[in-house]
Amino acid sequence: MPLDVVIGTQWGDEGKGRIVDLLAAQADIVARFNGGDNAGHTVTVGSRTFKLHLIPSGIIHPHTIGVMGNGMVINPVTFINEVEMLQAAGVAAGPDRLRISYAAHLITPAHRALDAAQEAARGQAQIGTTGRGIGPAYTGKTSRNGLRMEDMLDPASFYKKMKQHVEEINMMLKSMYRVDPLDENAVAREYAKLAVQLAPYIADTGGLVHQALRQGKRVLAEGAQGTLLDLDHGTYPYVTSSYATAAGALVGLGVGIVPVERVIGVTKAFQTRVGAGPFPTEVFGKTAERLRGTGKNPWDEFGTTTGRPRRVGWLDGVLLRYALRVNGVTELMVTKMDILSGLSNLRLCTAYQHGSQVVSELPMGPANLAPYEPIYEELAGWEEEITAVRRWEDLPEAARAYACRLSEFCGVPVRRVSVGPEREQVVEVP
Ligand code: 2SA
Ligand code: GDP
Ligand code: MG
Repeated sequence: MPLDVVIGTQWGDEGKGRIVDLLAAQADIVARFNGGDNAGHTVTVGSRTFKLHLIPSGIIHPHTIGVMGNGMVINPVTFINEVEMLQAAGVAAGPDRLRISYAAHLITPAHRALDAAQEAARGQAQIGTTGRGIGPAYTGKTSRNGLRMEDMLDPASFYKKMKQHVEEINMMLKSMYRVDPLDENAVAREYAKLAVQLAPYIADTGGLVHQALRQGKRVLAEGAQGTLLDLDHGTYPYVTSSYATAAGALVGLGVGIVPVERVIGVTKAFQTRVGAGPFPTEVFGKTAERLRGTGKNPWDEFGTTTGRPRRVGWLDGVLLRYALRVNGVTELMVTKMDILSGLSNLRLCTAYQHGSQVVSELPMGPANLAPYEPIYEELAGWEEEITAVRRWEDLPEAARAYACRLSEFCGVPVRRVSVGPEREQVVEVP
């Protein structure tokens, strides 16, 4: 009963989409379990690039079934747009191969308006959310006030629930944030129409996954965001509102622990973050421009969903080791090794300095990283372009040494490194 879980070990954008695309070749079901259309997962196949926000990246392989689990929050407008985008590109995305959990929660325009109002009210303390209504939708869920996908199956009561939901959030918008309210009738009407479009996709996905696992089929769970954005285990409060760690896959799909075979951690060869919050190994100036790129290449470090420039820095081994621990990662995939070509010296943060103390583990998790200064190990860089390399022995010695040092430092094997965004631009590590 094999369930493999793909997890981002940093602040998201590690290249999970492209790794899921690789692994989905062997999967029967590909399943998202957390977050919503705040995610942006990029898959490049030949000349085609797909940017997926809601639908699992593995759907691009025609043999797979896509599942959107109960741990997700679904914006129906984004969903329909994404289905249409896929269909236009020749990827079937009908209800026969794509199912949304009846227990997933809905994101509405009221959630988005509230997200924007709350961010504006935070002033200097902004989280830098994607503005997709994620926080308010999960708040509605945990306060037992949310709207679930199954509500869409009963049109009459759904219309009323939607209206009431918008009215409630309107009160907050007006009285707490002094923001113009939404037209509850217009929103309820729009969502009633969307309900008709989404109804055929709504299913008992937990049951579906369970049955597939019992039949010995392979299920691949695709994490969104990353460990350091996890609600409990991330850099709180600069986190998202869902469980981006491996345990989130079980809760967010409705399966037990036993089927889990591999927990695959994806890490970029350097560190990035989009949004506010602590980032000990952040760099600026020329090195930052080099790591981020200018935005000319599709893989440059700009938000897939919002286009925001990502903050960049050296790989933080302390945070990586922490991420491997909280997820129980069994193997690592290292992406974007090609971006390091041409940097004469590389740095890996192996510990933090805190006053006169050196710490290699976080005594209280990653929420308060402000007091720490990174301590770096210097590693040799390489000049060669590596985007055409496909065999481990053809990588420059320094690139192999970098991957090996990561394995050794983390105590988890690096199984593959990627050297470009395309499906084939991958090197197996022996
Ligand atoms: P939210 O919108 O409530 O989830 O924002 C809370 C924090 O989570 C961060 N976050 C992300 N960080 C990296 N990548 C994400 N997806 C997009 C991408 C982001 C984009 O693939 O590039 O396009 O800007 C993502 N989603 C949420 C967010 O920046 C906040 O720090
Ligand atoms: P995700 O959210 O973890 O799926 O990552 P994103 O798709 O947001 O960002 C990763 C970006 O890097 C995308 O543009 C990918 O196409 C690109 N990418 C992934 N792996 C590699 C790689 O090995 N080299 C290069 N140059 N780009 C890569
Ligand atoms: Mg992304």
